[in-house]
Amino acid sequence: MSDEISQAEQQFKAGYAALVGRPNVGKSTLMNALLRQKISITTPKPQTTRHRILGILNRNSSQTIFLDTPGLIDPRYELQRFMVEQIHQAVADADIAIVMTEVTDLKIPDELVNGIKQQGIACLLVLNKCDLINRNEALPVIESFHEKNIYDEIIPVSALRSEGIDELEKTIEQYLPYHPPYYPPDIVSEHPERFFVAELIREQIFIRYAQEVPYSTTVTILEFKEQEGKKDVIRAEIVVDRESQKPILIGKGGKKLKELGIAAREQIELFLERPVYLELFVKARDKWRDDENWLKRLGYHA
Ligand SMILES: Nc1nc2c(ncn2[C@@H]2O[C@H](COP(=O)(O)OP(=O)(O)OP(=O)(O)O)[C@@H](O)[C@H]2O)c(=O)[nH]1
Ligand SMILES: [Mg+2]
Repeated sequence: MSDEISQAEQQFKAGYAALVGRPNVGKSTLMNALLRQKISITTPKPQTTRHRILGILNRNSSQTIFLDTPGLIDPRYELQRFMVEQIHQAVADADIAIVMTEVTDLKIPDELVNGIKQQGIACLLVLNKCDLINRNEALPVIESFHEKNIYDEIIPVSALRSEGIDELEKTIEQYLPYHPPYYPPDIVSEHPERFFVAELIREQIFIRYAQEVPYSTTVTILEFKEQEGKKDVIRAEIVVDRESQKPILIGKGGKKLKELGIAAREQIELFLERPVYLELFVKARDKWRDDENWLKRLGYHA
């Protein structure tokens, strides 16, 4: 190996950056903006993300592995306890914590920030949704955080409009440790395709249904069959946590489920870049959200 190559290798930076904050602040939107592609589902409803979702940003001289996490809440049932655990695991794995808040609603979970500071890793604050205010309104907010002296950097962005993303990326790179890449340069995530397919169906449920339905629903893939020269066949089960929710999901004469299937299929085809045949089934699993065994069987395990 020539000296030149080994020097380039020595100067390579790689590390894990956990995106954390309250629900709905735009963590998943920001990860997608940083990766320049949609990896994590985003909806206007809080508590959309349930798992720690890994997205890899490859650059010539660095690799950042982002960990998108669920929003921090006080857990009330087993699924939410799993979600909170995902946040703590992401922070424990991280070299950099990116704490996110909305610039118009500065709620930051103190306990989370204290944990990050105790861990001694870099702690960046991202003020998101800056498109909702004037530029000069952001300055006093940034200034007040500087005075508190908690965060290593304070970065205003609009994840939705991809504004401030290049600056954020450069800042993150500065804080990455020197380390060889953890993943090969051509992969963006490590979850299997069927995980993303289930997430895209769940995203449409969050968008299309009100009140408790999205929160009491999960999606599992029963079959994912790739066929040479023919459309892939995907059969997915939508699990609700009581029988009475089935008719709400299905709608009169199956209309709502059919619309859901069409919308989800469009998103899945965009993601997979190939046509698919999608079949949806609805099943009630009594109180699955509070049942450790069901949670494990439905994919909510470490
Ligand atoms: N105006 C504006 N809206 C944004 C911005 N970033 C995200 N949003 C919106 O905020 C909502 C929540 O975005 P998500 O990315 O799902 O938020 P999250 O923090 O991942 O939410 P959870 O997974 O529920 O914790 C969506 O409707 C987004 O379109 C932004 O920069 N500006
Ligand atoms: Mg999210």
